[in-house]
Amino acid sequence: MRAALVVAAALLAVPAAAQEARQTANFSAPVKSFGRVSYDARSLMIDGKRTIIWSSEMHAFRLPSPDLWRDILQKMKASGFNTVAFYFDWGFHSPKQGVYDFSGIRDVDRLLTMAEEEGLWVITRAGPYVNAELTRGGFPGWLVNQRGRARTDDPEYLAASDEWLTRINAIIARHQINGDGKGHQGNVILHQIENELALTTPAQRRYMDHLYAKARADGITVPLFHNDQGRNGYWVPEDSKVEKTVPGPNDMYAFDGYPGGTCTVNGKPTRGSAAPDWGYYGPGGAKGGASASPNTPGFLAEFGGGWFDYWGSNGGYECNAIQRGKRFQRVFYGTNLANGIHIQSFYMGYGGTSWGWLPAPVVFTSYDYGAALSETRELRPKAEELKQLGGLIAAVPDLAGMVPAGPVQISSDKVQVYHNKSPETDARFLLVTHKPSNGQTSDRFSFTADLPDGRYTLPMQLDGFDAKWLVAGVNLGGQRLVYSTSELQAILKQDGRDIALVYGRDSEAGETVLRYASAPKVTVLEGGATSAFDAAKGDLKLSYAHRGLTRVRISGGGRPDLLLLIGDEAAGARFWHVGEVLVRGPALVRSAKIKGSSLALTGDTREATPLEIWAPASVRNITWNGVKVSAGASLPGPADFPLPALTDWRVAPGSPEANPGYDDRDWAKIDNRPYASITARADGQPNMLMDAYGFHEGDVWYRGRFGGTPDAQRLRLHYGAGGAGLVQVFLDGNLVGQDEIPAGLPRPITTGAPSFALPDAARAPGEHVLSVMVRNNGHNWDLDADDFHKEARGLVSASVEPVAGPSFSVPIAWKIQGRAGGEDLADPVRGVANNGGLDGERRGWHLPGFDDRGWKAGTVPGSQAPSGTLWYRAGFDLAVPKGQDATIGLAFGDRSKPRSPVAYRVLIFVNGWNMGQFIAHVGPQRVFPIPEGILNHRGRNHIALAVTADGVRGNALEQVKLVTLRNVRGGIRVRMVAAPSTPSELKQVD
Ligand code: IPT
Repeated sequence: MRAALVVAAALLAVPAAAQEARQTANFSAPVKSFGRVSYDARSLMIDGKRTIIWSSEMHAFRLPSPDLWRDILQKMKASGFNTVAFYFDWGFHSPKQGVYDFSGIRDVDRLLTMAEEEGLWVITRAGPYVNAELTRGGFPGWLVNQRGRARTDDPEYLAASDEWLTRINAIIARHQINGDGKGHQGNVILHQIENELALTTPAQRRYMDHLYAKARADGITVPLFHNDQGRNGYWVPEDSKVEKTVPGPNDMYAFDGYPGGTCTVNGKPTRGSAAPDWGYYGPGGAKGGASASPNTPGFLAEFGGGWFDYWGSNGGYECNAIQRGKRFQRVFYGTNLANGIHIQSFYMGYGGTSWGWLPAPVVFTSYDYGAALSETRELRPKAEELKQLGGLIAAVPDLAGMVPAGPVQISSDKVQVYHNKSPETDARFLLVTHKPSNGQTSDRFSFTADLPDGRYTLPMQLDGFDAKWLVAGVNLGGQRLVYSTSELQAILKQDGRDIALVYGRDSEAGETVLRYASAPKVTVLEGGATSAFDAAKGDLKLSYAHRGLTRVRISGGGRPDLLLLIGDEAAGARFWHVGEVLVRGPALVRSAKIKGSSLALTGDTREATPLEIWAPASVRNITWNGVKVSAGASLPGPADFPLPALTDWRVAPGSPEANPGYDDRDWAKIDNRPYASITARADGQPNMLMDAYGFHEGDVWYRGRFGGTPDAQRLRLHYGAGGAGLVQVFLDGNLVGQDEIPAGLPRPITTGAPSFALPDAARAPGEHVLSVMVRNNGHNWDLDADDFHKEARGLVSASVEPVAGPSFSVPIAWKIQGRAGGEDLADPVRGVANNGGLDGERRGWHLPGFDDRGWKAGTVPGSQAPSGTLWYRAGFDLAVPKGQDATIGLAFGDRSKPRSPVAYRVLIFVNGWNMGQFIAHVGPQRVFPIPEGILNHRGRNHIALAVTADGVRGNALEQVKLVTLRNVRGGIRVRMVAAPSTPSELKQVD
């Protein structure tokens, strides 16, 4: 009561910056139509209906178990999204120029069909360049051998990228909302050509023109756009005519943004900056985001849904999930919405795993990203908040295309209110947040606004960093919502009555005002609420505290009956609005299908859960995951299950190339083939780069012969190996030394130039063999369009020389070997990313069916490893209970620390799939989730570990354990991904 008085006394007219809209968007811009998709300056329209595009991103290539794509799509949909954005990775599909594969884990057509089946619109982003923390930013390995500058109109590059575009565009075209011309209509609504091309010379303009024309020639008819790296006004549509912008051929202008702070090294989120006004309320002009292109709607092709993490960090993903998590989403995504950004896609919605050799040097294996769906496919708490926000967007279609509505009066200068309206229905959206929006004070205040149903003063509370998304003056089913200080999550109509679900922060007071012709009857069914009817206005005001779940039935008053459910935030989060039904309880509801009198629900439980359902009266029978249940039943949770210990290890040495007698007869000779790298090398050197010989991924070996001489005193190397890359040098079978590229920087160092003192043996007469292994931890991306992806990998140069005296180097005859077949894959099923050139990989030691009976028994943890690579293999059985979905991972050493005290590296093969790399002393990743389908949850599995160390005592494999990272009852059916099991099933390529 006292608080309310204070608020009333302090009611001043405070002009908030947010209220002074600068409408630089051209609201009279004509509608442009591209078949079923059209837009004007305010929003996208689908079949003529204004629609907010609420999207998040996933990368199918980061989840090599296609059945699970559907799991992610269902979880995205259940989290309130109506759209999903997909990048496609050119390099993932093309091991060799002219060779493309769209089968199995690369079946893009199947992915797009699934998105259709799950009822999500799709934004396709097909490159040719995508960035995405992928090796080469998605360019294929073979492209680094091109001399023509990438991302220009160089004919050699255009011919290459057209190969890809012809194929991927054809698949996308079939799935467009505008139809494939053969009667099938898909869900693709928008298509991106190129990614963050921040160089804008004429060569890039001609390239962009080419990409636009190519997409159209390939039958893509939906609007085309490019995502600007920031609000730079690059590649805006020609008719924008805004000063200092760069016009391009695109239909729409989109940009990316990751504002709002970072995580500190101690894993604490910073809230150092406020949500930017990148539209209606911003400064406008060339840098005005939406207004850099005044005729097209505000469009964020990527907005921070997390962030990536790098080799040598302290492990940032959990922090990223909080930094860009609950509250951030309300404040930042809400500010975007208020600013007219009516197309927003969050990067990432599910990050997944950069398995095998997918990662760029800037990231390690896990691409969890701190996204709403974790790498283990868990819905993080922030997904539940997204569900509530997406619920509002779905409940109030008037939100699409809203424009600023004018200032409101606020009683506190610590608060601002963005006030928007629908020009068509006058419905209002009010975003209430701190001023600036990263303010973290606790405030009780009120604001007064002229709303469609009159002038009202709303008592409010903001506790810490937060925003409220309010609507007012809207028709909800048969009801008229004058305003509510609670947030709306769902509205549905059943048997002539309306059900509305609103929620608010735990224990906070709330009020909801509804309009009636005469006093309705109010019955509080559960919890506490009071009501008062103002006969003059026809306003029914309900007052309550958000505590658990309050249920109020309102009938009469000239409107259909209303069941008003008022939850605290946690209670609201337990609701799922799917189609015609509302379900309360489970951890996830995937689908709700009504057929006659039967309702079939599918979903997940994390524990025994009471089930409550609001369904049409016609529903008589209910099933949950196929089993008959009664309304009000309790659903069982998952059972625990044991995991086997990994005990039965076998070992074999894996660096035979180091032995002087090794037979390298079939290896390619290093020669003077054309050099396309941006890395400078000394004149007259041969071309030693691994890529020049068709070896783009993983490990490559060099062997060099020279005659012993007193001049052979040291070996100087120049090499490229990506983030935390490695080179090991052996002379006549003995390790001379190794060099590791230092990690620990977000923009890593990727090349090295070590020098090794050669032992006496090198100076003894006769032939000597240098064996050098380079582990390539990814090619650089090409973010700045400067051919950075063509930085050298493998050896650039190697010289054996005297320490002092005239510059002189001992002649060496070099040979090179890498992955079996090079660009001709021995295992096209697992594909480009799976293998490098370790001898064991070439022999299929990583495969589940490899016969290791001839190997020695080994023990893990080990204490002494030889220098070089040592292979470990173990088999085990899993028996995850039927009807349960779990994520099982492999954990190395002490999980409480980001790094081990001992130094070694492991390539992790699970049933033949390279599921990532563990670098013990670099970190931070120690736990590697393995998706079902790669892992057999109900049967036999094999793992193979290629452990590379320097031979120093203690630098050996630590404890390896299976761990359950997530376990629910539910899930979807996942089949094993069929792939070669024994070496004889590999293609004979060498
Ligand atoms: C932007 C890229 O478009 C995207 O591919 C990805 O790399 C993302 O960032 C970061 O994860 S690049 C932009 C932030 C400069």
